[in-house]
Amino acid sequence: MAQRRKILHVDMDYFFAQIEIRDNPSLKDKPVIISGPPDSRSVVSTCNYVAREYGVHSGMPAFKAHQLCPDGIFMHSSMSKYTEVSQEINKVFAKYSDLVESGGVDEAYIDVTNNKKGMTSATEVAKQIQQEIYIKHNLTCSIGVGPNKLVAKIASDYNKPAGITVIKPNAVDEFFEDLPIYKIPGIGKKSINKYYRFGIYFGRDFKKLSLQQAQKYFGKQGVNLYYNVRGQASDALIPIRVAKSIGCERTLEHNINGTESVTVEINKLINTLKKRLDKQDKAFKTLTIKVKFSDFHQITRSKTLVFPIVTKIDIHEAVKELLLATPIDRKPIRLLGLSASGLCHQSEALNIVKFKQIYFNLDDL
Ligand code: DCP
Ligand code: CA
Ligand code: CA
Repeated sequence: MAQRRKILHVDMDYFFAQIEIRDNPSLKDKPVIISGPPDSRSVVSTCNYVAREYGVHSGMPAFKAHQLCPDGIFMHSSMSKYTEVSQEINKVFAKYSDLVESGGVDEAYIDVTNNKKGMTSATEVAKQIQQEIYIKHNLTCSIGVGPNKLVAKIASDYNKPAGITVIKPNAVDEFFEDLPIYKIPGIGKKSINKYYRFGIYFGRDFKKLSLQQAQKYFGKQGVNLYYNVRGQASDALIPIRVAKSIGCERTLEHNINGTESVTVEINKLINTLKKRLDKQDKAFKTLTIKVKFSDFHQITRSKTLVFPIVTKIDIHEAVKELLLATPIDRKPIRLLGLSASGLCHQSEALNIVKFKQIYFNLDDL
């Protein structure tokens, strides 16, 4: 039998509002509502749990939120800030698995079956991820652990905020039996009434339908649900595209000649490359230099190292060696490029470098 998957669904708690409160802790115990002004036609994006006690929720008109919660702090959203946080959080996930599928700005599925830390307990991975996000970014999230995406997604909502809910494979049947149908993602306000009209309130009611009935009454959604309530979900993740190389190049203002001018330009490229690598938390093993001459003839030279490179000093060193093997003074040069491939995470690379020092006793040399 194929190996059972272990899927996490991580969902940030009151995401936009939590970020605003993190960045201005004096708001902590106040009802914080992210929306336009209450006298505008805007709607609430989200609010913290204090505001939720007044009945405020996402999608509610701002004026209504103000009626329910006159002392609410109404704040505009800062989308670029939230997207940046989202990218930072994705970096945490990437340390655990390459199989990460984004579910939106504040959530993701992570396949941790064969995770990068070699951990056997998915629950432990969930705990570590939750902790790491809290320590690094001072934000809480809730995590669902299950054998497929749907179960993990529903579970992440069970114990909010800062909760972890684990549904083991042998508990999936029971989980769906008792599951209120409105908890299933994709069943919105419109379709829910149709389910109710057929007397379907819980998973167990839906399970009584044959595949043909599920399809006839509820179309494609019904067919998906038919398999899902039986724990037979398609659970392959669609990973966030992982870059195979990171690079930069520059067409020079004037053609240049000679090692000295090339070194000046290459140093600028090294700075840009290092910034791009840092932004994605990457180290690399292969460095490629590209040279386009004034007659548009183009050459590339590559160098692959045994151990990954993390520091700028090491990049300079590798470039220096690469330049020695590149015929740069034959003709004037119009473009220079540098790219790094054979990428890995910087933490991974640092571990390997540590190993290198111990193994070869390089510190003693
Ligand atoms: N969002 C929005 N408009 C909506 C719903 C959500 O702009 N109608 C935004 C704001 C939320 C973010 O998306 O912070 C994530 O949405 P969630 O549904 O995950 O809700 P929250 O993270 O705010 O709260 P919860 O703690 O319930 O997950
Ligand atoms: Ca959320
Ligand atoms: Ca969400």
